[in-house]
Amino acid sequence: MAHDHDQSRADHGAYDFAAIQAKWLPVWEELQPFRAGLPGDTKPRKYILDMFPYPSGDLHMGHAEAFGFGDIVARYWRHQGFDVLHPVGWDSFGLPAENAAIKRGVDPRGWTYQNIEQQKRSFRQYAPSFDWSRELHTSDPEYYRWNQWLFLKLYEKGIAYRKAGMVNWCPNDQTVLANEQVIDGHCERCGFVVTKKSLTQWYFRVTDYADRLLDDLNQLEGAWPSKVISMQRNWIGRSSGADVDFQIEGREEPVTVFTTRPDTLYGATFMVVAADAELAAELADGASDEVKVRFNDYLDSVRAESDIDRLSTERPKTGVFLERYAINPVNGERLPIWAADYVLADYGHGAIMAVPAHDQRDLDFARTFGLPIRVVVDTNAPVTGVVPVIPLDEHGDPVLPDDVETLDPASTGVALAGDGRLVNSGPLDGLSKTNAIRRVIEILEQRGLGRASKNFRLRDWLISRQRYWGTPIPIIHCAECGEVPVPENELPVRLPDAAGLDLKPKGTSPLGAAESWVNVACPNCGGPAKRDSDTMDTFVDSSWYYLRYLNPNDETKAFDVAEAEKWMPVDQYVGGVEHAILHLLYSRFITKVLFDHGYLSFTEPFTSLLNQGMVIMNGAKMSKSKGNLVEFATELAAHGADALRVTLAFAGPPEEDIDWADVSPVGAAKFLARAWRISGEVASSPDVEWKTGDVSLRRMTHRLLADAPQLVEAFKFNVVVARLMELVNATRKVIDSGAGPADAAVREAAEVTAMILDLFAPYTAEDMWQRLGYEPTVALVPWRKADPALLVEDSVTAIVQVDGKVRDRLDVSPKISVEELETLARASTGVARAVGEREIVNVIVRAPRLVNIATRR
Ligand code: ANZ
Ligand code: ZN
Repeated sequence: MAHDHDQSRADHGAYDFAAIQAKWLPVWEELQPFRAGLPGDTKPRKYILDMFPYPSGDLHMGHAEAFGFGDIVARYWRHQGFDVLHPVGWDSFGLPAENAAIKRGVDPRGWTYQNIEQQKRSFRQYAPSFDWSRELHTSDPEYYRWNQWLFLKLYEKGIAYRKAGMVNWCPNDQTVLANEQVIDGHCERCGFVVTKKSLTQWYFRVTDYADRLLDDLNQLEGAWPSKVISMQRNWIGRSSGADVDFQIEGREEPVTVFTTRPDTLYGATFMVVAADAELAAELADGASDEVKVRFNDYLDSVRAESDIDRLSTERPKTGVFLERYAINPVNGERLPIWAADYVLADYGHGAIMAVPAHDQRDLDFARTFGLPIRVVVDTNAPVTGVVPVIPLDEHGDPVLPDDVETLDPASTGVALAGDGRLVNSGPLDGLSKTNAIRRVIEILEQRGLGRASKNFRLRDWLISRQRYWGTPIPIIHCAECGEVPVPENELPVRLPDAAGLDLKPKGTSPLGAAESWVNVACPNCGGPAKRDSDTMDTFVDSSWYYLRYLNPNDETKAFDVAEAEKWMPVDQYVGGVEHAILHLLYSRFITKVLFDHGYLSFTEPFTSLLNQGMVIMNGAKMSKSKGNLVEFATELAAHGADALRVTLAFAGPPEEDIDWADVSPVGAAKFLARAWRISGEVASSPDVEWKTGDVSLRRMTHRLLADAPQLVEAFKFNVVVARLMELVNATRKVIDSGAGPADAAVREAAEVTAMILDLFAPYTAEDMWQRLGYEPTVALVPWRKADPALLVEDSVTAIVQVDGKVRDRLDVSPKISVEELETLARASTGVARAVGEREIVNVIVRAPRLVNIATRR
């Protein structure tokens, strides 16, 4: 017992995270301190959102990190006196559920909701400050009915439409993919090589919003990671230039080409049509039989190629001359027309004017097939200033200095892509590139042969999928009436039961086989009709879920306009950089659509974005197969939620990867135990006289109160944790010496530690708060104001000399101004005594350390 007694003053028992978790979890569930938007709450608002999880199994370390960081921000704003909306839900439709169901012969619904339950249990332990009353699942009919509503709104406005076309097709998943889901020619989900297939599919007209999606990125500058902004910019990919119309011999209609370099129009020496464009087949049709055969063989080989291959500059150029000619609208030249693979059918107009001297791919092609090459931009000529006189040799050819590139792409094989002055170009001669572009567009517009134009890399969003576990598309196909929208009051169109359906991928939707589901009466004419059997891309579900959180249980509307006015846009969005393009682009698009139709008053959904890094292990991405998988459940059981959260926050800047091999949850737990122990030792009562006690500890406490807000708002969570550690150590020193645990500064430091620790370690903080004599919950304690008097910097000593002798030493701020220091020095009694009646003739001030006063003797 004696041994125990020795320790009792310091310990009051040992820090036991499991006991603390078990103690506070039920209290919080009872108190529900994180309900947002309660009636009568007049506090200012913040909407803190984490990208909602996909229920693929239990939570993993990536979730622990992302949700841990989001929770720091949410808790911080609550302490700052805000009504914080911090919701959670599940992105619970999608392929993995279906694939798991097929593999294990279970129902995708059962699999999904079981995983949600599992993640929910883990979340409760981990204790992010969610408003659980707003929980939603996108696979609930109560949610997806509003997906269908959204679809119908877009359909009404012509933004949702159906068309036939070549689409990306994953032969493994047997479904179409959006362009965004094809990564380097492979399926984003399974890694299979993506092929093309001609199918009739549903699209959202995101290209109508391309300009705004691009331009509005400017307003996110500084608030979103610059990497994400530039990825979005590149994905949208706007290029400006001109459309130029070329007459074709033997064809009524002209062919239009898109070019970013209309200034090079006089350098066009042939035309290239995408081999798989309709135009190529039509032109080949008018050629000889031999060409027809050659063209058809070529087309077969092109169809098997991916876009990546086709655009590669490394591959040898291939093509077929179609024995047809286009007429250059500015000089009447006859240009041979070729079909080739390096021109894409679905970009611009699927045909180009080839300018081999100035475009590398055209040059490679011209050199392969012996086509003419004509320089029209002298890239050696300076664009500004005086054109230099170039000396000529005895043949009258220019003599170029050695370091000037030669203007002969035909022999160098290098196209002249740079700026320069126009040559061989009639009315454009002598102009710089920019001016020539302007001039030639003027000329083309005047003659009705072309016009300024722009093109986007962005394509319309293909949203239909031939899979079961998704939102049914609310359209009925009637032989008489065509596409008929399901009347709004008949929503939701519920998914039929999976039992009895063959979910295996086979190229058509499994829903098509659900006879009693698919066959319906046409809402228009009553005749026999069929439901659309495709389901929506799950990115539709996640493109507006942040609005559904505002009134998740409302059965009368998708979202509440007044609530959106109150809470939106989201103040802080937290999630992985893997969503830098798709999810963010689609959410931005839907927000703009809803803005246009009067539902929203803002055009960007997410004001600020934080992308956390990855949690890796031994330098590599974690995976079961590599054997370096760190399981969330295991870590949680071993170290507890708080130590896990502190470890993640302390590991470094949140944007950077965290190598679990380099961090120490054990060290984090030790820090928490140290902080917790102090709260049990504080010997003063809560009503102790403030503003007393150890000054240097008080200074540290108040400096942290003053600095932490900027640090948290700049996502420097690791610095805040380091400062907390420093404060805990300093508190321990004061307890162990001098005034000891009764010192008022110790209580103050311990209370502030608990309040700020709530951001990182809510269980420990709550327990400390109680040990300090307060009621739960520490999460709602207002941020203490730092005392400005305690924030002044430490002073330095300024030496004051009179005629070379030290006469005084002054304690001054290190930032004191020259004038202030001189005034202080002149007022010093030591100086006054030394100067006496003499006249001061010179004062030299070296702030903050030295003042030298000279007198007339
Ligand atoms: C003549 C020219 C001369 C061109 C020159 C470039 C340089 P971005 O920037 O990607 O928009 N092009 C147009 N449509 C195409 C298609 N369907 N497939 C492949 N290439 C296509 O590129 C636009 C340029 O790419 C256009 O400008 C066109 O070539 C080519 F010195 O026209 B250019
Ligand atoms: Zn009908």
